[in-house]
Amino acid sequence: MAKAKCYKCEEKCGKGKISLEELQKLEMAYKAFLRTDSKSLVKKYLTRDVFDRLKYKRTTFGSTLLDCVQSGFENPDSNIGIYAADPSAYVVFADIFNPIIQDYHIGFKKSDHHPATDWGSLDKIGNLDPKGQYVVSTRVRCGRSIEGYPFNPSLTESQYWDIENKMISVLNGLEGELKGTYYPLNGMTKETQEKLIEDHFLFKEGDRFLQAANACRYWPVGRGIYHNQTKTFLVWVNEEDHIRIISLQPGGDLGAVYKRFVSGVADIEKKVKVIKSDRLGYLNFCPTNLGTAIRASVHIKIPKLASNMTRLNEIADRYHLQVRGTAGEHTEAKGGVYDISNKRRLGLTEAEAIQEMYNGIVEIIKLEKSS
Ligand code: ADP
Ligand code: CIR
Repeated sequence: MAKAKCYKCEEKCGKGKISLEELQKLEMAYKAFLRTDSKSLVKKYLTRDVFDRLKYKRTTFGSTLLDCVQSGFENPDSNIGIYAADPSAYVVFADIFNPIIQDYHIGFKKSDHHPATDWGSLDKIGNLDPKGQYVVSTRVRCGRSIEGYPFNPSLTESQYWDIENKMISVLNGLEGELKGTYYPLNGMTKETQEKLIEDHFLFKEGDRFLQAANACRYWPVGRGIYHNQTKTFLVWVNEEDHIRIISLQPGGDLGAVYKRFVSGVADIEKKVKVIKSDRLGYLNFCPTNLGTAIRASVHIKIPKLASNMTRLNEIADRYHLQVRGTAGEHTEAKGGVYDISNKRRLGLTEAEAIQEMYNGIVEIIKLEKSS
């Protein structure tokens, strides 16, 4: 039987046209959101005109504009405020995603194309802090989504199990330094979970931005963490993205962290097909995680610069870096430890993203020394 066509929507999602009830809910939520003083990118770019153009649309998975923006609507303190409810949302709701992408990824225009993958020459990247005076630890991660599955808001409970089982078999095949064990969240003791979170290995639970985005349904079904014995190579399953691949170690040896990261990503991608778009590179749930989807960060102690956060943020902006708290986004710095990483992940190669972070951190350390 032919699928029903949405009202004013070209997509054949099978869920029928947007109902009056859905429209009213969306309209009320938008009006309430407009009354907030949110500084988020969704507030900046979701003008009445854009809203009116997008409010009738549905993606092939049946997602609506509200499925994408509800996290930002419910959390006016969001920085971005939008998630792609499924991969096709980046196309169907391009009128809101494109300006946000251009703003976050520093000038990536709607006519631009993300470059081909280029890891660069792995032996060229050095240690950010050879004397170990500033950098506590270094981490490189990326998000990846598995072909054939939507993102969190559209995943069924059995798809969460499917993705987890697929990843268990892929991860069990990793060898050498990457060899490790998968630990499902389902059944993990609270004590173990909390220790893993505190030590910065595991994702936190109850993120209100993800919860409002409908990204935590059936929790902890399908969620878990894989790590090697030394916890220098980790993979998160079914948190914000289908998978997050992470390389991490104490100190500032970005070269070693990046090399391990590249070999882990390559080994995983040999065994599982991930979602990639011609224009936007690797597709993930949050528009901040497109393109390379790489975030290379240090945990760093820079007490002099941190005594003036306005100046530190200005310096970070100059080098296209982003400052976060010790436990990640929307957290405070503990014990004077800041998380500083590359900001943009789209519109540049993997090698360029790492180089951008390297150059910026080296400059920040120089400025701290001379302050
Ligand atoms: P993500 O980096 O995966 O986007 P978060 O900002 O929430 O998400 O960070 C996830 C975890 O990784 C947090 O516990 C954070 O403290 C930890 N982390 C990030 N960078 C580093 C680093 N350089 N060293 C140690 N832990 C880190
Ligand atoms: C926000 O808009 O502030 C949150 N939704 C987080 C956005 C970026 N971070 C992320 O995806 N981890």
